[in-house]
Amino acid sequence: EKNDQYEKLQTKLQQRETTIKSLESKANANKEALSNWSEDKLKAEKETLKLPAKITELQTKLAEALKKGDQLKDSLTNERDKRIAEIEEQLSCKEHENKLLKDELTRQKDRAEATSCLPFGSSSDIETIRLPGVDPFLVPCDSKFAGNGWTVIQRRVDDSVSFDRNWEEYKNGFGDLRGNFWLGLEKLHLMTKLRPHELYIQLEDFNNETRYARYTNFTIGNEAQSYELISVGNYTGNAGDALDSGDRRGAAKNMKFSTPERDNDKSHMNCAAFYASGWWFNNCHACNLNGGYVNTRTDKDNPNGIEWRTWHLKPLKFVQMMIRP
Ligand SMILES: [Ca+2]
Repeated sequence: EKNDQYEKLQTKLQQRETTIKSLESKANANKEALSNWSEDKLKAEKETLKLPAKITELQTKLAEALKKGDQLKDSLTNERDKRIAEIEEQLSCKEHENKLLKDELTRQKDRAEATSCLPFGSSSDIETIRLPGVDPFLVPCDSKFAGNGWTVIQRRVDDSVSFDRNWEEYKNGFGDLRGNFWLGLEKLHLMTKLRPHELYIQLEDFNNETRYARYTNFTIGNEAQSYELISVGNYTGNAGDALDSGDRRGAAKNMKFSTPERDNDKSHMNCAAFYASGWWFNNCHACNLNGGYVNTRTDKDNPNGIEWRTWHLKPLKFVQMMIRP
């Protein structure tokens, strides 16, 4: 019986040992698992600890990227604005060029269709003008005495051209457009019938004194009307109104043109023949710009010379008649 008891105890002991071993084994397993878990956790915690730094780093990088983006945007905007400004400037240059070209074309066209010196601006040269019914013809322009655009119709500078001429010559014109000349009554008629013209007369005597007379509404009739001085309007100037003066006997206004072989004056004599001239003679004249040229300096009155009697009766050294629409 004692053996039996011993065996039972032995068996229990063995059982306990087995249990203990099993428990030990479990404990070891748990310990290992616990150890593994701690390492992971620690690792995770370590990573967690690193996160804020990474976030800061990322934020910094993001901020830098954004800044660069802004800078890029700014620089692109600046570049674009600059480019736009450049293009706008180029455009404005082009527009200016276009305007200049257009103006030049208009000027050329006006000149090509000129009916007086007006479209030639400040020209004091000889230009071509065109009027209905006649071939284009040359006229001297003047911008020296009374502003731009005057067409010179008569000039006296010396005795190299005689003004003792017949009807056909006064009708068609004669002389040298750069010196002494008469443009011609037919042209005067065609020009002044197209549009109202001003008349400007520049005078200089042998004392180098100058005067001028200016009239509105200068109109010459046609040949059937004997190229009558149909009208001169208001007078301004400092030479006196010799074309339409108070002395009705000498006024050229409303007179027909006379030449030595065509006496259309109101005198019992032939004024044009007597004064060797062609003019709108009355009985006979208060002025005669086509009279004989007195080629010496003189203070003596001379009824046969180039005269403007509302100034004085002395011969004139220089005369220029010009008209402008
Ligand atoms: Ca007569």
